[in-house]
Amino acid sequence: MTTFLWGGATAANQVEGAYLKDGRGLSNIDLLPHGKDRLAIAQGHLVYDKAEADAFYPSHEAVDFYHHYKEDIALMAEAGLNAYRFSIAWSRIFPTGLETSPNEAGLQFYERVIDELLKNGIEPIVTICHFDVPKGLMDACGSWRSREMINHYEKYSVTLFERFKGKVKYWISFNEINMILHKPFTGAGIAIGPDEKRQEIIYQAAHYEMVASALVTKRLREIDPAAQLGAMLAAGDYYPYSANPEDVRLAQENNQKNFFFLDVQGRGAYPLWALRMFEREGLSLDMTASDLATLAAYPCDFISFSYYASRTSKADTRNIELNTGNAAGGVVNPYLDQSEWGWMIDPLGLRIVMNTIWDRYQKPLLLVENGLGAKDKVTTDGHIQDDYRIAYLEAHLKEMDIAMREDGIPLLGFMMWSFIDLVSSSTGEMSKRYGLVYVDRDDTGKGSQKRLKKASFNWFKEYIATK
Ligand code: BGP
Repeated sequence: MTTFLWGGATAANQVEGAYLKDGRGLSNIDLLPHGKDRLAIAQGHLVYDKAEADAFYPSHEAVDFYHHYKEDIALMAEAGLNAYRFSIAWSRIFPTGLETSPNEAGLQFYERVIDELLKNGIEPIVTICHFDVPKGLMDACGSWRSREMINHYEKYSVTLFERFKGKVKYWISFNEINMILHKPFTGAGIAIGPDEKRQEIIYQAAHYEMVASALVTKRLREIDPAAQLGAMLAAGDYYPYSANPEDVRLAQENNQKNFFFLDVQGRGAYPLWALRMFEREGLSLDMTASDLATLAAYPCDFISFSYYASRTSKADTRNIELNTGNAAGGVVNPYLDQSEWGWMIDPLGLRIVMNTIWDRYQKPLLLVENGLGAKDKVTTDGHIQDDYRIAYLEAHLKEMDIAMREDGIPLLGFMMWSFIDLVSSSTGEMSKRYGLVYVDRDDTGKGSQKRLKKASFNWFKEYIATK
């Protein structure tokens, strides 16, 4: 029997800082400002301002995991974690993406991290691409708009597989691949002009990403047959707001669009509704017979997913509160509470989505993100009593447990988001905190970077120990 993986998750750009250190190049995500224009730029509606790359963004320094990794891994070990999901910054390995040989200093940093984890009995789970693309590739070929990206991504992935062979057993090709539908700049480094065919650009980029993912699955099997590669989805079922067939149909369509990525990556073929939609909407996509053969031959080994919230679909939204907090849209579900940022809190939705994914694909699941963003308060004696986070985790873990024990769903592990406070992806700021560990750092870049254990740290440690 394999050991259940209990871990925490992070992403390079949200924890590491040191964004230009040791030869690291700029990436799309370094150019994403916090504040008022962030959403429009993330959605690809506003083109990023190159000059802005010199401004202060919290992510440029983040919580400086780059220099604190030993201390942070020691805290993981203290919490009893046996897994840690993190991402590699593409532009640390290939600063512009175009180099023919990798940046050794970048590889060495991740080697130190991986060795430190293994020394502490912690399994590294590596995301190859967590919302980052070297800026050099955006400039050279328009990022995932171009087929050339498949080769760049393959070169990058193979470099990682060869270097970390035998040390990393779980690889994830693209974080929340479906976010490209909602935030193409964040997800894939693509800004889309108002006169361009948005859907065509997005589905084309998604196609290239999925072919790249299948191709590197093939390469991983050749290089390190014991390792596995997973697809990764921002999951959460769309519920119909009512039994009105219009709402049911809309929810069905939204679910089809969301699971589209797992259909292709898990089953190895495009769903029929999508092919019909491309035709109907006049999307002309560069999709070769050899691409389709690659997708069919190399489906993902496991399915990883994040789960924060379910979504709710209503056809007629007049006089109905929209769920603006959620990137995936929809309306507010009157049966659920919301986080401070308008994310629906739905623990039972975790059991529901685990069943949905298992029923559709029958592949092992790995829950790689679940947690609560909140504004934590530190008392004068350095205590953080985050009972709301404990309540959130407890309720979700209970449903996860039922899905495993009663429904029999094979889940490889649970990675909470996040082990440590980090920069939020949607706000670009520190004040939306997720960690079991607090970091003294604010939105303006002030703070000592000191680490403090929150009440949730001790609770989680205790929870794991009893399981
Ligand atoms: C997911 C991302 C993470 C992370 C998390 C929380 O979408 O994969 O990178 O940030 O959501 O979101 P946020 O930071 O916006 O609250």
